Amino acid sequence: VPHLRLYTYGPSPNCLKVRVLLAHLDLAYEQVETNIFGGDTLTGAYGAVNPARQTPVLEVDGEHLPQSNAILWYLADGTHYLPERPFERASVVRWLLFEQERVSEIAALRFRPQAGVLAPEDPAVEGLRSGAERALELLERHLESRIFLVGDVYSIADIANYGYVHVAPEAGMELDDRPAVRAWLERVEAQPGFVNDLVPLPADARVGRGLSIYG
Ligand SMILES: N[C@@H](CCC(=O)N[C@@H](CS)C(=O)NCC(=O)O)C(=O)O
Repeated sequence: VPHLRLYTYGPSPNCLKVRVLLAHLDLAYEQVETNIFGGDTLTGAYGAVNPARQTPVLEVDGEHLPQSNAILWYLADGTHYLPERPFERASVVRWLLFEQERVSEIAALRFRPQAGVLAPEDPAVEGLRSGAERALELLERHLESRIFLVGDVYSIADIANYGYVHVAPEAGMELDDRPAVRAWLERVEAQPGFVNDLVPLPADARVGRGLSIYG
């Protein structure tokens, strides 16, 4: 069994995605709590872990793998959290890319105005909001006739998208008129071994208040 170490930040849904899968798989791993507003990602040592200075990073016997969805793929391969059929594997990639391209607008909307990266009245906030609403609408349409994103089987496609979709209300996007998305979130949370240990964003998660790649 490889030795697993996860560089993780409690309030980050990107990190939560990996913690959820590790909990499902019941894998032993060492957590290195990495405070991205405490300067932990700005050290020389962290630059060797991930030159992009982001979390999460999975260390596998001394090798470093950044990017939450690459980590999900690595851990899920060979388990029932990643299907075997080529078409379904490709469909999982589709939803992992959708998450990074589209759902990440929810991430930006949750974080940037409150962190002072964007002023709340900045027109970019409206752009993010309409992008995030379109992503939620696409998910709603897809899930109207399905129980999970790919092949009606729970997979890392669901785990990846859960991360930021479940915090949409924190970004000011209520899910009241998205019944299929809400039912899917509940199905994800009901999976065996599911744990959501997301920590609320602390007050130092602000530009100028803490030390991070945002300044
Ligand atoms: N595409 C990357 C994004 C990673 C990312 O944005 N991580 C954030 C936390 S959610 C981070 O570490 N930011 C570093 C900083 O703010 O200094 C992934 O999915 O892992």
